[in-house]
Amino acid sequence: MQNKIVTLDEFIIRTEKENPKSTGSFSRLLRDIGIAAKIVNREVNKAGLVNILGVEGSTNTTGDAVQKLDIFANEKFIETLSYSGEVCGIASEENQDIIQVNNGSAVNGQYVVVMDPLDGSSNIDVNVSVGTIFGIYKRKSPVDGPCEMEDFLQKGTEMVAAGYVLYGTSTLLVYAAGQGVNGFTLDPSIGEFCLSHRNIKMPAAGNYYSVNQGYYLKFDLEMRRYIDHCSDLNYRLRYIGSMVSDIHRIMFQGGIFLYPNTRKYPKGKLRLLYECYPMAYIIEQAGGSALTCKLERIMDVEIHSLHQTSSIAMGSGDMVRDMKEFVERYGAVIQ
Ligand code: AHM
Ligand code: MG
Repeated sequence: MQNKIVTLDEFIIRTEKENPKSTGSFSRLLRDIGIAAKIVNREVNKAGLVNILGVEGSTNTTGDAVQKLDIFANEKFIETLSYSGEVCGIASEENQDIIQVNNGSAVNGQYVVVMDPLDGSSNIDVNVSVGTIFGIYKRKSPVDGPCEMEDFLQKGTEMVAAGYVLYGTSTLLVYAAGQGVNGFTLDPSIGEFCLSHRNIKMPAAGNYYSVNQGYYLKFDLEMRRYIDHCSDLNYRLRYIGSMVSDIHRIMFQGGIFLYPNTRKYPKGKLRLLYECYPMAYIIEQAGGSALTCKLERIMDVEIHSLHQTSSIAMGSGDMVRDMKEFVERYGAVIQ
């Protein structure tokens, strides 16, 4: 007998029913994120066919080249979330400032969303996987008014949900909201995300490491020693340059992902709010861990500005612990 397909919408409704206090607002928000992901997926898939590729010519707030599909994804997510009525504000990697959603009932929206609408954008032109990353916070400012900066400058530990969408050989939406991590694969024939990976638990160890080895000489000594150790153990190096894809691999096969501080990015390159917190939230709920390369738990790092960056080392628990030992040992040597 064929297993019954559980769609994302159905899964969300079922989970909501298990929580008697639920108002349905959060469920509607997740459903809307699913809709935006489908729209972006459609465009990512046909990007090779239409003239939507190429560098737009502008740069984003941290100085990276912005490509057309980034802008499209950003607009679609903002549009969908703005009309949801559940979100009073959005912060995106592609926008300098917060977006206050002012239409209709949105001022009563309980949530703010932080997102990187299309991560790994250097991969778009060459048809390699990209992803969307999102995190959801409850607002701190009073309802009935516009959202404030304080709603966004909340630590990872305050996040109520996070997820990513991987536009790869198939399209997957993975999200966590405090009760484990679940993955849904888009079935293009019915246009629905269907539950495909229930209660994901990542392996405690693995033999993959993921780092831009080209920057090796720009890393601190302790990080270089740890990378040498990975190589000595014959770990397999895999680096797609799209964080979502690199993390997705180690979620299932075990491994460690590193984006250390470099001379060019002394505080790290990846954005705390849009990339590090949400991915750390998911990794932790899947049983892994996430630290800065200075060994602070990512979720506990204080946030002072929207586009703040951080170094990061995350993945299988045992491997992050090994990395920590190397940093403690060799970091102490050079002090
Ligand atoms: P983006 O948000 O501009 O796409 O940058 C983030 C991406 C990550 O997905 C990836 O891990 C990293 O940048 C790759 O950077 P680099 O090319 O320096 O290795
Ligand atoms: Mg990004």
